[in-house]
Amino acid sequence: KKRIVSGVQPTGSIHLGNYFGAIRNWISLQNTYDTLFFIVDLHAITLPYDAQKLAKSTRDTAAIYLACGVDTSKASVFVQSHVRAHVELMWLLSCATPVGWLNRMIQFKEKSRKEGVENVGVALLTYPVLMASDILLYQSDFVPVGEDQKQHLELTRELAERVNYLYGGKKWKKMGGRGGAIFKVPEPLIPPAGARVMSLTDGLSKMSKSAPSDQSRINLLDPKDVITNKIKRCKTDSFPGLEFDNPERPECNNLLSIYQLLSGRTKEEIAEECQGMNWGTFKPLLTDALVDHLHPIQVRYQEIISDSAYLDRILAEGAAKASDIADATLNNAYQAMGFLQR
Ligand code: AQP
Repeated sequence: KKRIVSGVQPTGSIHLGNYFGAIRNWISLQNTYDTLFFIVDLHAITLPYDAQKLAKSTRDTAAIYLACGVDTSKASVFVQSHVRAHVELMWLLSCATPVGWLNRMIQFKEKSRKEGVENVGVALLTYPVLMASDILLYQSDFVPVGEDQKQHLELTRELAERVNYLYGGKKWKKMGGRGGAIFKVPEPLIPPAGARVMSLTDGLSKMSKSAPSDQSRINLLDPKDVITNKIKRCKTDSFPGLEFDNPERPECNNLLSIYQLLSGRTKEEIAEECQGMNWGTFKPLLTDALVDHLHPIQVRYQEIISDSAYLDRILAEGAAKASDIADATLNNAYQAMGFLQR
C-alpha cells in the first residue's frame, strides 16, 4: 500500500476549514492507503503560544480526529512530540539545508516582513525542515497539501534528493548500508477542488484558527446556539438571489460552498435549489445543515474525551507504530551520514 502522512496543529479550535480541507478527506484515504495522522504539536510552538493550553488542545485535536471517523484499526494516530525521531532527523536535515532555500519560502518572507526579520523566532525560518522530517521519516508516497503548503513540500522533495545524493546510493553501500535511497521523494496529493473554506466575516480570507474573532469561523465543537448566532451575523450582501462564482460575492460563494460540502450534493444541484432564495431563507437551512452534520461528531467527541484511558492507549499505540517506521529511517540516515552506530 502507498503511504500518506498528514496532520493538524493543535493551535486552537479545529474549524470547518480544517475539517473539509483535511480531516474529512482522511476518512476516505484511510481505506485506500497506509495512513499516519498526527497532531503536530511541535509545530504549534513555532509562534508565541500558551503553554497552559497546549496539552489540552493536543488531546482535543486527537479526540476530534477519532470523532470525525479516523479509524485506528486502519490509520495510526499519534502526537508528533511522542516520536522523538522527528526532532532528531530535523537536525540532520538542517545540516544539509542551505539558508537560501529557507529564506525564499513565501510564508517566512510574508510573516517576517510583517514582524521584522530581527524579531521573528528562528523556528519560523526552520519549521519547513521539521515538516520535511515529519514526511521523510515515514517514507511517505503522498502528502495532502493545500496551496499554501505546496512550496514547503517542494522543499521536502529537494531536501530528500539532496541527502540521497550526498549520502545515499553507492557511497552508502560502500559504508555497509543497504544502498539506494535514504528517503523516498514524496508527491503532493492535491485535495478536491472547493475545499478551501473562507472566513464568515470576510469571504476573501481563509477560515483560520488564529483569526482573532471567533465569529469568523465555525468550530467543530460549537454548540447549536453558537452556530445559529454566527450564521445569523455572518457577512452577506444585498444582491438578489444566491449564486456561486460571482467575484463580487465571495461571501455568497463561500456560504453556498459550505452548504454544498455539508450536503454532499453537486454544485449544480445546490445552485438550482438556492438561486431564487434570499438570505432569510438560506441562513436557517445552512444552520440546520451545520448543526445536523456536527451533532454526531460532537457526541462522539464527548465520549472519547471523557474516557482518558482510552485516548491515552490509542495515542501510545499510534506512537509505538509510528516510532517503528521512523526509527528505521532515522537509523539509516545516521548510518549513511557516517555516525557511529548506537
Ligand atoms: N480555511 C481552510 N480551508 C480548507 N482547509 C484548511 N486548512 C486550514 N484552514 C483551511 C487545512 O487544515 C489543515 C491543518 O492545518 P494547520 O493546522 O497546519 O493550520 P493552518 O493551515 O495554518 O490553518 P489554520 O488551521 O487556520 O491555522 P492558523 O490560523 O494557525 O493558520 C491543513 O491541511 C490545511 O490545509
